[in-house]
Amino acid sequence: MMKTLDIKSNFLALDKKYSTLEHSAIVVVPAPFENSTSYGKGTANAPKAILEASAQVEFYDNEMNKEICFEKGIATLAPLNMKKKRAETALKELDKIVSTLIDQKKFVVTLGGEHTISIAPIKAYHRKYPNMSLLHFDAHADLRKEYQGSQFSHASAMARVCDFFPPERMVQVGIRALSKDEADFIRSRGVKTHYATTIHRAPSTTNWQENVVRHLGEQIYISFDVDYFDPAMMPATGTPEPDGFFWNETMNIFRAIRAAKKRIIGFDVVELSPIPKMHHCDLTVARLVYKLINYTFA
Ligand SMILES: [Mn+2]
Repeated sequence: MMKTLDIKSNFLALDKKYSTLEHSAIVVVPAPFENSTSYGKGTANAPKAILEASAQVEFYDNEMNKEICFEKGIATLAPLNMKKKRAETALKELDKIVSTLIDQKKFVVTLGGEHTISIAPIKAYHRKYPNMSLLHFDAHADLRKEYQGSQFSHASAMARVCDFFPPERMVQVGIRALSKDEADFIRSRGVKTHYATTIHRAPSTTNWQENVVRHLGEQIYISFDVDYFDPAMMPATGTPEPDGFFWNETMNIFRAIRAAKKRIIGFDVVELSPIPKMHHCDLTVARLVYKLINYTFA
């Protein structure tokens, strides 16, 4: 039996009527896993901060002219207990929960935690949707074979995904910090990496968002590391990198996905490290989550 949060702490502060597991199409799964963060710490605090900030997000989305939360219902599970757990154990537990929810035809939103945690929902979704594409937002390629002695480091998340997922169906956006080995892997295995340097040096008439969407199949799982954003708008992350991306140009990717009639099947948002009193970062992530739900369901 999965426990859900109520209006006092669930996503969007939704009344019971719109947030029971039974009657919700969307389920938010808080997964506060933090084990290998190498620079700034604090990703374990992210799910709680995102849920708290979400109480400030409007139910109504003016772009969609809808209150999608009331039409579809959004349930929020009680945060998983991941403290001091080994990565393999935490991943196995989360995989089981996500699989169960997918079997119940739910759309699953996983809130990290460090990027390692994305491996579980990606694996669960890939079993159900073997032809899916993976759209990976990040400043980092996360393709290191191992990092600081761990195969399950946040810097190796996508390398572990490539152990079971075809690299040529991985589409990366925003990458601007990686090792030579990772760049070699991208070239030799055919990962579709859209580097920040390439996007930002292209002529202003280039619709780079459409180029990203062209690389995607019909079913899209999204793994979103918030350090993809520019540190000016998202300083609250473990490893902020310059030359990042801003809000509207990012929304244009999701708008292009809708225009191409491709479908988002689930997503995770990871690597927020909340900074006390810097609320805009938490609110930005809460808004990102609700925007993605809107672009998928409205
Ligand atoms: Mn990253």
